[in-house]
Amino acid sequence: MTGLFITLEGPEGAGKSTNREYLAERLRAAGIEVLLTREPGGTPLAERIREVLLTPVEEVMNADTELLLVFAARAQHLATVIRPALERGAVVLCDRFTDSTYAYQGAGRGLSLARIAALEDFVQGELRPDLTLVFDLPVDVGLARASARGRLDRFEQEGQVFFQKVREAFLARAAAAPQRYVLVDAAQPLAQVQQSLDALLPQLLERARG
Ligand code: T5A
Repeated sequence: MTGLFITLEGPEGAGKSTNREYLAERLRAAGIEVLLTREPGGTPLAERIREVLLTPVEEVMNADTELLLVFAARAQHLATVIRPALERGAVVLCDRFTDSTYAYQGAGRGLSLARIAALEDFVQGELRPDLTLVFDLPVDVGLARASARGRLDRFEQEGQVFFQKVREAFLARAAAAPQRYVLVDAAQPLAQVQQSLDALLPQLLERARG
């Protein structure tokens, strides 16, 4: 694979989607091919799985069902979108990936991390993101941003304790592998967040150009 696989992670409302667009514009302006995508989703079939995962319904979704649906969507996304883009040398900017599974299904739902790791190996083989930007902010700030948009999805209906565990899981993963993760203070005003991304650009361009 010759491309560069960058994931954007963090709790609800951290600004991943907003900043994904910003980074894509910057990279494209420098002549780099960028594929913008997201999880769960990123293909028509995987977007249907996303609907199942995010739509609140009366029947409580079993945590294992949730985990398997996340990886089912990921398998489709990898096979039809991410791997082909990396093979042709593009930069893939993906809004959430397997770090979210460790944070939400692992820390949030309390599922076994070893089981998640086994599914990660099964679905991804050796593929891991080259770089992960973790947008970090206090839970209440993120939830306030997310809820300002209106109706809450199935995950956003969880309580503070769940999201605190999610936040801590992202921070712990970033601290454990500083060569792969960059922590971004997402509680700052957007202009300042984007300044921190600008500071990363030279490094990203160098890596994207191989
Ligand atoms: N999930 C996902 C799992 O459980 N397991 C998995 O393996 C995966 C892949 C997906 C859900 O699925 C779960 C996690 C999620 O709950 P999602 O919609 O992709 O849902 O994720 P959300 O985090 O819910 O997406 P949000 O849109 O809420 O958050 P973003 O993308 O981080 O934030 P963004 O850019 O949309 O910004 C939110 C609002 O804040 C403003 C923006 O303008 C926007 O209005 N904003 C700022 N305001 C002030 N200052 C700043 N610095 C700001 N940055 C953005």
